[in-house]
Amino acid sequence: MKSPSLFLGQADAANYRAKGFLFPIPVLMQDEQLHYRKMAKNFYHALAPEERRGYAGQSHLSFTWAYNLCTHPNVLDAVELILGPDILVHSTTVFLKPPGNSFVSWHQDATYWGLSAPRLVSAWIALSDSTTDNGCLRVIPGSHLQLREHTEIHNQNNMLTTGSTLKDTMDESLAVDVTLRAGEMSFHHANLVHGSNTNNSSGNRVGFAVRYVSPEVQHERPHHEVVLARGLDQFGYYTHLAAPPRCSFEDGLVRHRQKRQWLSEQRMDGVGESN
Ligand SMILES: O=C(O)CCC(=O)C(=O)O
Repeated sequence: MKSPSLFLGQADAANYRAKGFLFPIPVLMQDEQLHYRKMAKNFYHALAPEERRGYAGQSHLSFTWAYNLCTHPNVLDAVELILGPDILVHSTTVFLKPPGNSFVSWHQDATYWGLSAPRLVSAWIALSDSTTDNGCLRVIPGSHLQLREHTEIHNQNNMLTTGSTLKDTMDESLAVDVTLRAGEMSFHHANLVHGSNTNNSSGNRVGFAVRYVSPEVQHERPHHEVVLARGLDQFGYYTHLAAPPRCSFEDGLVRHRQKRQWLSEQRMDGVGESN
C-alpha cells in the first residue's frame, strides 16, 4: 500500500480547504482492514447494548488496536498534508451502524468543542464498505465556511449521544454521499455540516472516526488526554497520554469502562461522541 504522501498533493489540500472534505484516500491493506474490522466489531459486541452509544468513543486510550489504527503511518501521512507536521489525536469513535434505525443528525463538530481555530480534521476510516444503501457519511460541500446554530435533540436512534443538530433544515439535494470501500478513508473539516442516514442493507456499516488537531488549537471544554501522533507539541494546552495502551483485549475492556466512568464524572463524556 502506497503512502498517501505519494499521490496526494497541494491540489488536494486546496480542494479540502475549498469544499471542506476529501475522499477517497486508500490507507489500509486488505489484511489490516480485516484485522481492524474484527477488532472494532469485537469491541462493539463486548459492550452491553445500553453501553454501545455512550461508550463508543475513546477506545484508542485503552485498546492497542485502536491506538495503532489512529497512529497508522498512512493515515498520518495524509493528515500531515492538511495539518502540517505536528499532529495530536483529539478523539476517536467507533461508528458501527447496524441495519435498522440508527442515523446521525446534521451537525458541525467544532460548535460543540469550542476550538480556538478550526485546525482539526476528522478522518473517517471505512472498515466495511460504506455505501448509500448502508448509511454512509454525507456532507454539504462548502458548508464549513459558515458556522450555524445548533440545538440538542435527544433521540435513542441518533448515534450522537449529545443529540447535536442544526437548527435549520438542510437542503439535502446539496449533500454528497461519501462512499468508501473498506480500507479507504475520508477527511472532513471541523466545521463541515455532515450526518448520515439509516442503514437499509443487511450488514453492519463499520467506521472508525479519528479527529486530529494541531497542538496550537485551544479547547474550551475540558478534554481527556491526547496522543502526540507526530512531531512536537510546543504549546502544552493538552495532557498527553503517558504511554500507548499495551494490554490484552480483556484488560483493555476493563480499562475502557473505568475510563468512560471517569470521563463521565469529569463531564468529559460526549466529547468524542458529538460528531
Ligand atoms: O458515522 C457516521 O455516520 C457519522 C460520523 C460523524 O459524524 C463523524 O465522523 O464526525
